[in-house]
Amino acid sequence: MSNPASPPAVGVVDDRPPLTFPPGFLWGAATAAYQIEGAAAEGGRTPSIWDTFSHTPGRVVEGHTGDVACDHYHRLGSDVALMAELGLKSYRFSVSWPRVQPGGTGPANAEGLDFYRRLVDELLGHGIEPWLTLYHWDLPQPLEDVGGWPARDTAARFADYATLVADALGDRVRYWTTLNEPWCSAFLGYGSGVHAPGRSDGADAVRAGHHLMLGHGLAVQALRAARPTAEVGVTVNLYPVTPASEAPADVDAARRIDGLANRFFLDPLLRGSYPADLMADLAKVTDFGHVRDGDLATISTPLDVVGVNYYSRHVVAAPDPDAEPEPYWRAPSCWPGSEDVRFVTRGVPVTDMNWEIDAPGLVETLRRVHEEYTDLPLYVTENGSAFVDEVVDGQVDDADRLAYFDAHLRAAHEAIEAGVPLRGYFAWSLMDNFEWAWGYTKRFGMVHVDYDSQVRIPKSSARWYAEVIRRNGLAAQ
Ligand code: IFM
Repeated sequence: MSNPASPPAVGVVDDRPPLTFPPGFLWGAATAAYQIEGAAAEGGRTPSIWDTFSHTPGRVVEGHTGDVACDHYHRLGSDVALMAELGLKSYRFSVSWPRVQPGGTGPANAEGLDFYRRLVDELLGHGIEPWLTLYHWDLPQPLEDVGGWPARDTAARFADYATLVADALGDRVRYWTTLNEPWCSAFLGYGSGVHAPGRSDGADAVRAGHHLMLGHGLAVQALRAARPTAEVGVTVNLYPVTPASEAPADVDAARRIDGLANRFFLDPLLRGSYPADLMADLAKVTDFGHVRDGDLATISTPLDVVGVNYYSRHVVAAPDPDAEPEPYWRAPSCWPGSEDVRFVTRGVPVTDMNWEIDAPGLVETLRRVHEEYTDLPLYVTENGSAFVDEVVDGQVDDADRLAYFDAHLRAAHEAIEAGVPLRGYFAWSLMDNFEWAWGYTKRFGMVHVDYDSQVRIPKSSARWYAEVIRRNGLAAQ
């Protein structure tokens, strides 16, 4: 089968036109603290849930940990120089909570904050806009020990941490994201347990999701109090959810998964309510007794921007009692109350994560957020693909990844033409890194990292992306 994301083969005429993005479109790349920094026990940093999880045998493929990762903590200068060489206009990174507030409570760790001050100053010095994410999954372990995100108090602790970072970096950073992908924190961390802290309880996952959003709302208020000019947003990972057929049972399965994957977050954050059908689906899991008066008003505190992470589509079918259970998604499940919905593969090309490549899904997703939820400026805060790369003569020709980016940028442009106020795009990821439960076995980077030598090699996709940024668009092929 031909890959719909691929440019035509050599010698085949490609009549795709050049595409130009709106002036000022923010071209960036993204990373996250635990995935690249390393220096896990340096500079006053204490363990997060991901340190504990990755050091627990059997949790991460091949026992990989983020102890060293890409050693970015010690290579900040050369890494930012590389970003500048690629022409990035913005860099999205996350702050490690246990690095700047060890233990998750109490005073700031000056050495930890200093690292981020140096990073931000280096970026600004190269004309690169820093885009700061406060929480990309590294909850300080002591906060997990007293309940983690299922505990309400964690939301208040998160707001305190937001104030502490805003006080230190608010004079230099304009764009602030509270949470990255709360679905993963809640439903992979506390539902299926394939992510840290590795707990498996549907009711806890739902509580965690609520308290993450409550923490987000409180943090937005804290950020605004500390820095009234900050541009504040949140990043959600969204999937179009398509029924495998038009049969009513399949359509209903899609409604349920859409509720858990997308509307669980979009509705409270942008409408101030939980969808009634989702609450009914979850009735056998929780009575929502953890939701207090005023929570939803806090959660829907107005934002300045919304970040969308897009990777793939879910295609689902009604439960089939005779079907083989799919181990990753089930037992325990990250879909509480809908554990028996089946995830169907269509036989279309997939990435090394086994995620279907579906660029039109990005158009659908961006249009939906804009048309059904908000007029706010949108940013694709992550989009990218893992493929197996090979270093040949010091080069990495990652044609599949390049094709993935190309197809998704065309989709992003189509969304803009359809009226979506899309203001920027961040490739995931700047460099290969620690891919959570997959350790270093999956490579998402535009820049190849040799984890023994820490040598970085920009892949073909990085060179191509640099040219996209230079042109502010895609050339005719
Ligand atoms: O690596 C992750 C990232 O941390 C969050 N979004 C998805 C990426 C690929 O799985």
